[in-house]
Amino acid sequence: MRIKFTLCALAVAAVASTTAGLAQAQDFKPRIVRFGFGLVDDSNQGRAVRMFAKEVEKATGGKMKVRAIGNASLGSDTQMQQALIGGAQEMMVGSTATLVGLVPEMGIWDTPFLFSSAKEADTVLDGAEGDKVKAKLEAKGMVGLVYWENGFRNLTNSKRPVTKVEDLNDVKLRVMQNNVFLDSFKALGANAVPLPFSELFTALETRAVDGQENPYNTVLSSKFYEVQKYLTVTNHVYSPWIVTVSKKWWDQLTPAEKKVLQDAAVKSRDFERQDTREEAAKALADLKAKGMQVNELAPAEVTRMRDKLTSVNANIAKSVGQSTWDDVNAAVQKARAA
Ligand code: TK8
Repeated sequence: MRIKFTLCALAVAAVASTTAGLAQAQDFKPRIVRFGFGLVDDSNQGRAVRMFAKEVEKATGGKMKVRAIGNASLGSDTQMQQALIGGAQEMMVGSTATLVGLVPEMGIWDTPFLFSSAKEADTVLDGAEGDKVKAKLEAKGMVGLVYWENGFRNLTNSKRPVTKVEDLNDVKLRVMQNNVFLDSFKALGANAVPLPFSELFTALETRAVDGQENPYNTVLSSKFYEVQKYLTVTNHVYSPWIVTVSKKWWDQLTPAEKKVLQDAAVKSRDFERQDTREEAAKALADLKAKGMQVNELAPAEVTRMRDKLTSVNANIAKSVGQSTWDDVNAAVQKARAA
């Protein structure tokens, strides 16, 4: 009796696993996914892309192979976007800021001091407002999967400690390539120079520019501390990254393949945010140990900086559209109150 039952259970299990195996073989074609990113391999970006790659390979029984290609080896953010649109590259992760030329609404995330905590950012980006902006990519030839954390941005430069807004007056400051960033740093009196991230280290090293702004994690992983002496804690804006897929390629995938990518993207998002936050919590001490001189701003100076930066809000609202501006700001208020 007992033996019979065991055999029967084994048979059921065997059938079930064969069926699952067959379904897999049909659902997943052998595919190579070139997944490009701008930071070095040993960075929060690199770690999360490799985690995503593992998840996808596991879920497809090794059929779909994700190649993690960092260091902007496939091009700058904007070059990779064009490759995705044309179908010459399958996936990338990069700053939402570099997508503003294609989807003006993406500029909303660059609003200075929009989010005051990571929790607010997660709630709004993963919620309806984040989805609405992300969905605009499809008409431009890309599919947005998830937002990752780049993080709160801080200022570094090689000229002097910035303790007040006026200290920025003759500082040539690299900014990301969109008008929100240009306007913001012009409003602060800096000489703002738009440049792709892939050219930034050399520009800092050769003093073509004096400074830049990025989260602590990036200052560390990109070794900006080698060419930047001063770091000012400004947290002037929270930057998201966004994981995107070529729509031309996406449209060829089976529903099962799309689901694997979407599920792995969500897992990689949760992993990436935690990894980034843990690294950021230690990074400032690491940067000091590397010889950077770090200063905070006096509360009165923070207020002055905020006041100057709010002058760009009207322009942001105009370029992203009043309804996007209103809806996102309302979502932030709601997240803040929660
Ligand atoms: C990396 C960039 C970077 C961003 C920038 O490709 O450009 O300063 O913060 O993370 O997307």
